[in-house]
Amino acid sequence: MASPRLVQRIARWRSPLRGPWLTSVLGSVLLVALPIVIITGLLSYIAYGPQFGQAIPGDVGWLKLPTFDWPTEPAWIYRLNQGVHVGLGLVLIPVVLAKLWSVIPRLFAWPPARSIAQLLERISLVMLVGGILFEIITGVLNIQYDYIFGFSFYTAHYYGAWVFIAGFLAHIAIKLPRMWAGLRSMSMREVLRTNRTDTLPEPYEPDGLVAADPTPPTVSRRGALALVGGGALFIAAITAGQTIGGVTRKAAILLPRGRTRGDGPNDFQVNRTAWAAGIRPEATGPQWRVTLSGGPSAVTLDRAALAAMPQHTARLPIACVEGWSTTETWSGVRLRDLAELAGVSNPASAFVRSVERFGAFNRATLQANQVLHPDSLLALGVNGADLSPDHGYPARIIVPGLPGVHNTKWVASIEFRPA
Ligand SMILES: Nc1nc2c(c(=O)[nH]1)N[C@H]1C(S)=C(S)[C@@H](COP(=O)(O)O)O[C@H]1N2
Ligand SMILES: [Mo]
Repeated sequence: MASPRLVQRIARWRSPLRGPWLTSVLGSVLLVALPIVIITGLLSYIAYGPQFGQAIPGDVGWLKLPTFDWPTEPAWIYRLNQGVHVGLGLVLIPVVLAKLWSVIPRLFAWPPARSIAQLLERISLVMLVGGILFEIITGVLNIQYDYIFGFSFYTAHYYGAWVFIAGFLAHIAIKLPRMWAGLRSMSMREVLRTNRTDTLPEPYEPDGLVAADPTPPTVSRRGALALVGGGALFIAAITAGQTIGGVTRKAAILLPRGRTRGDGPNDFQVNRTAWAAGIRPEATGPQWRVTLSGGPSAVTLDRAALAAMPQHTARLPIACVEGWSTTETWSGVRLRDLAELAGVSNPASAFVRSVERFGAFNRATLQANQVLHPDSLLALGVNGADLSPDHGYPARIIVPGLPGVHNTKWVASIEFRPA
């Protein structure tokens, strides 16, 4: 183990930029932005439907969130929520790293605590720093589909979030006055006008952030802020396209979901191909039927019977928890018409199953408002063509505002549960 003396010798943290002002500026950005990432993250958990036991992790004990029926309007609500959660989370990475760099002498302060109060503060710091790094690493690995860890991403990211939230709240309570004083210690306007040679260290205080023997500046404070801001903008530029679409899609090089797509009208991201999901062609060929149950007797329809029912068209997004989204024009039979046909005109929920045999994405429970919305469909086509096998042929669910994962492909049955 590195002794503190050794740590000191390797890195003496002599940058003249380090000080309460810089730390406070970076901290104030995170103070505003991180609560947005936290809230959209928790909302995403609620959108998954914990009331049906289908949010992951399912049993969270006393960390249970209040649940409510996730809205179906506006249709892009989950797209916005997840775009912001993943997008803002990625964009803040350079700011978080800069903030950690700015306080690094304090992270290695020795002895670790001189009093009980200081010990508690340092425990909250471990939760804060460890928590945010853990959330960043698990989040980024998840959207890049690298499930290298031996535990569930969802479970880890959920509990990691609570560790981070606790550390974050404690940190705000402890540091807010100091952040305020730090912000007021220099004028941002002055700093933005100061070049490298005129950049001076902040006033030295023992046990503070400012180096006792700072080196001459190699970059101005405005240069350092521009570097962090530029890093954030660069990440924004290479990720925003995954949900904004259009020409920006080409710039979305962090977007793994662009790799498998369809042809013609079905040319948009495929989450999991029919082949990867183990869908046998026989299961979705002429033999395919959909079973509607929950009423007095089950109703079984083939694709021709579905196509003979009144068709409805709606422009709706698929918005994945991973942040990417795409809006397409879907057509098919309204779910509420199918509920009616099944003999359940007032369903409390609907349980959808796929012909897909394995995996966690082969079923979903829909809330009443999601079944009854006039744009909620068992879709047969997209953009004027039949669904492709990869997009869920013969029929898939598409519901406004629904997390992408619950838009079940290759539907085999729907059980309408009466109120
Ligand atoms: N049966 C089944 N349905 C599924 C999935 C799946 O793996 N199997 N993936 C889900 C996920 S996570 C998303 S984001 C959407 C993506 O739809 P798409 O592949 O048509 O773009 O389908 C959902 N429906
Ligand atoms: Mo997804």
